[in-house]
Amino acid sequence: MVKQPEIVDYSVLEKVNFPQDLKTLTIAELNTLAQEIRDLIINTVASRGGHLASSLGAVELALALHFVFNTPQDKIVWDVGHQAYAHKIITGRKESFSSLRKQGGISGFPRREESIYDVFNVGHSGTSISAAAGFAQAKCLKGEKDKIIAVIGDGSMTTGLAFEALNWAGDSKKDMIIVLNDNEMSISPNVGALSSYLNRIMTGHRVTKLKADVKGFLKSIPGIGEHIVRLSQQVEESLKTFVVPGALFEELGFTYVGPLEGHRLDYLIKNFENIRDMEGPVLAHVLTKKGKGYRFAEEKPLDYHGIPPFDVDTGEPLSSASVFPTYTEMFGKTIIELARADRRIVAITAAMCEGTGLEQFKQNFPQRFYDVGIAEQHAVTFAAGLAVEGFIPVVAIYSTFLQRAYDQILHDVCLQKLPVVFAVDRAGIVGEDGATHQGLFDYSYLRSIPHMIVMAPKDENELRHMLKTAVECGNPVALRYPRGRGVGVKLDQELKTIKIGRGEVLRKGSMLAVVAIGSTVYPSLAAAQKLAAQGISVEVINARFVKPLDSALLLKAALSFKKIIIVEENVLQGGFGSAVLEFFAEKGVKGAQIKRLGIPDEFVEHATQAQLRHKYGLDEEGIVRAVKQMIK
Ligand SMILES: Cc1ncc(C[n+]2csc(CCOP(=O)(O)OP(=O)(O)O)c2C)c(N)n1
Repeated sequence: MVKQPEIVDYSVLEKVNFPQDLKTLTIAELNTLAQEIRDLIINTVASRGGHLASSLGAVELALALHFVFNTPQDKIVWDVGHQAYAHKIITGRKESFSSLRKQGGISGFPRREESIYDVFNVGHSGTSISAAAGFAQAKCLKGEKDKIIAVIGDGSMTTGLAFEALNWAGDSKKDMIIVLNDNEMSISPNVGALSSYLNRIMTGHRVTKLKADVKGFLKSIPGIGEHIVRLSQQVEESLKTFVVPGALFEELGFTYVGPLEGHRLDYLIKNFENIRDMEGPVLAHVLTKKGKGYRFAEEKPLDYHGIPPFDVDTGEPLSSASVFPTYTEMFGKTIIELARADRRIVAITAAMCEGTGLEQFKQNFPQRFYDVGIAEQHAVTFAAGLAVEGFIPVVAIYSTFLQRAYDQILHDVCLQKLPVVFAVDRAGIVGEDGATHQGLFDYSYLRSIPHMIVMAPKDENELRHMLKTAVECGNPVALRYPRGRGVGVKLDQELKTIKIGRGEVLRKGSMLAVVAIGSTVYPSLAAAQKLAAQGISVEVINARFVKPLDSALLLKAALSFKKIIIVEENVLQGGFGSAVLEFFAEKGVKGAQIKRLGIPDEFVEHATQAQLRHKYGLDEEGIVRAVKQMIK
């Protein structure tokens, strides 16, 4: 039972600041500590938002690993890092945990800048085994004996990168330990052949446990019990071979240990002590429950994977002020509308069905929906194959995760000019998830590829028309839209196509032009309105396309205005503003003063979207300031 913050008893946690403090505790105290840490995590996430279910599932794992191993000399590499809150709490960040994901506070993911116990920066799935292999190799070169432990979830284990790393690690025979944290869930239930394999191991484990229970019961029956047990020996042998646990990993060169129950500290500690003394690559298969210890999260781990602030007692998210649909929801609705009219449209997600708004599509068109697991590269090349066969695949992936599929976009889609639509969600500033999750590079990495069309809607209504345009244009297209709610505009009755490469003038002005795209259009309009009241007349152009640019519109603006401001939520290097500058240089445009607003050459840390837009001058106030400076 979760208690309210004011009555929470943290009597054991009070004594623990660093891993060495664990080593003086009894198992009973460690169990109490696990409960106290859970309370702290639940209460903190309830007020700050964050990754709840995964972290609750990994509390005993974090405690047992830090208890047994000599961290930070022994290195624990967390995969993704969204499950590492307990690790943070017992490695010197108990007090600062209340600042989780706040601007200037601690990050939601392990960060080397934050603690020596965070040995590798993470946020994207599947990196831990490769990084751990690198650490193991380095130890070998340096002649050091410290232990290297990668902790990876069953979802992340399905990434191509994890397989590449297993392939290397199993063969290299380096001392390293992989802890497979298996809760049968990715964000939604895990998918794929590996997941089925792990499931069979677990089923086998349950069968073995059941056998032991039944045997115990039979033996207790006076007279006949022993006899029945002897008769059942044969059956038992065949049951044993029902599953050879971990054979796959053994074949790859690992010593397989497991499956281990992941919420029994005494048992986990004993097993990790044995594993610590083993040589070569070891895979410890640990079974955990996502959401462990918080009823709502255990019942609905998907809803509590990443969650905004919520009420601890009811589990309900605290109400959001806006009732406008999100861009994701609008995408989800529109793709269904389009798919009804065109049977060639299929949808692909890389383990983010809910996050990308495809649940309804999945319900409506189960045969035309594919969750490929955390496999962005495969998702894109799989789409290319479908496109060659005449289908129109819509691949919905967050901007930050699409980075992983760059070569597939270039080599498998664009080189063959295949009509694959990339629904690039969470593009721009995403907020509290921080540097690993900001979607600030896609204009730059997509617009440089031949044949690619890149567009961004100013609002949720335009998103609908752009999606129709994208599926009908017969080209590789990236449609990028931000995290969060739309601006609440009226939705047109009918979907219509937009002319490729055509922007629009939204507001006429005489002194200066602001050329905006995507989420920066409305703040630019608001800025223009504010400036008009001060006698400053600003024209606002919605560019719509990063590629191809609306050359006529841009040339006209360059001729009519001596001053132009370009606004984008993307890095300045190679982004939309760069594209316009390149175009002006090519056309020999002279004498225009041009200022670009966007993200400078740095990674953007965690804070709310509003705080970050403010910090980088991409909100109304920043645009007003930039205009005033330019006309001064
Ligand atoms: C490359 C990449 N794609 C997608 C994601 C989004 N994501 C974050 S956690 C997660 C599920 C991870 O599942 P698992 O490794 O089993 O960890 P669990 O949450 O179950 O503990 C996904 C898909 C990501 N972080 N990185």
